[in-house]
Amino acid sequence: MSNSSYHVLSELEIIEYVRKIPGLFSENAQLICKEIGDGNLNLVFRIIENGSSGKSVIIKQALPYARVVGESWPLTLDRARIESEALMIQNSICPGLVPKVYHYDKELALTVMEDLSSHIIMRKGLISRNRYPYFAKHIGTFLARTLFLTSDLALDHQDKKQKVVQFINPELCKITEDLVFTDPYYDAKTNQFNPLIKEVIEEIWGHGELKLEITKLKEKFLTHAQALIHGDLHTGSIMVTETDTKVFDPEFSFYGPMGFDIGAVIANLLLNFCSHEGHTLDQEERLQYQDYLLNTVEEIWIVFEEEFRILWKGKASEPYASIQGYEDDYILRLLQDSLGYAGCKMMRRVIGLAHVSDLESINDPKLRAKGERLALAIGQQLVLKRETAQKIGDLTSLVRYVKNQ
Ligand code: SR1
Ligand code: MG
Repeated sequence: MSNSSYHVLSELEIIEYVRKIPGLFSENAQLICKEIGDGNLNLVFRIIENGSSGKSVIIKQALPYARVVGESWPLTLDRARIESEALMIQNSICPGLVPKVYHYDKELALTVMEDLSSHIIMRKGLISRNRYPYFAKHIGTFLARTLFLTSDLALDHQDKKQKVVQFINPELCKITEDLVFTDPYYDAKTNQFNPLIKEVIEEIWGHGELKLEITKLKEKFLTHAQALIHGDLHTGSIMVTETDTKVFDPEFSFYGPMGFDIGAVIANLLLNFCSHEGHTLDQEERLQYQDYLLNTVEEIWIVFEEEFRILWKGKASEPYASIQGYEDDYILRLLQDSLGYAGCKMMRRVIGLAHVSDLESINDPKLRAKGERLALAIGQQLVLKRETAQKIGDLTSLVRYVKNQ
């Protein structure tokens, strides 16, 4: 099975392939396969057993190029290895919060994993203004555990360096370096934006202080091998039910700054917050849902910090972890980094390539512009004011202040 050389599998080949994996389906099972991927990079197949067993799995196959652009944008297949190895580490650190991996095939660059068909993509849930009462607890725990336990705080420094090598991911990092930290801040060809907000974007392109701060955040992304981060933790990489949360799609994983993951979650909740300015709904309902989103942001940080401090007490192996003031200083720097990365990630989704459906689903460009302007205003302030934040309430107060301007 794993000696075949790479080619893109058809739905029929996928069925034949999955049949041969021991322990998944019975020999004579009638299998139905459908390609269901709607992401930017890969093919995703769902294979369901016809009948009453209800068994199903997902196969994700990497294409040798970025699906969203086509063959003119070649992309390493090694991202499938990164993804499956990251998922296995996350499974051992956070069982139940990521899909199970059943099989990985290096040659075909594919991973067979748990089907989460009873869950929905969180971004879709938020667009429908659903509420997820356990999400903050789940994602705060996921962030604290994956980030702390893969860092120099918990690992032997030699083992950690081996992991840095294992997860070297230059091509996927380059996508982030370009699309998050570089292209949105000048008149790049990759940018795509609503012409109605061009004047705000031109102000950003000419804003020297902002660009300096973004450059500092980019430098940290390039150089700060702090923990094994997910690397693309937006609400399209999270599946939810009312009571369950699963984080998937860690193909952008590498050793990078912890705040990049925390900031990604916050940014995507805030992008959803901004989108409700443009969706047609009752004012009271809008305010209540926006409050829910800001409360969720606060709760995520509170859970994260609590869990991180518990791990620091119980699992830190770094001898200097007990130096007076180090823990508080470390966590404050994480908070400030998270604000900065959240800001960058909000702006890239409005100015750059690859937007978010929270905003894109607003058909009227004038109404969409309302949400987009707010996202750019909040994004800028998060970057510029990040080092004034001392507690999570400073972030949510800043968002409220900018919104009420
Ligand atoms: C060409 S890939 C565009 C974006 O999709 C992924 O989800 C990442 O966010 C990337 O920046
Ligand atoms: Mg993805």
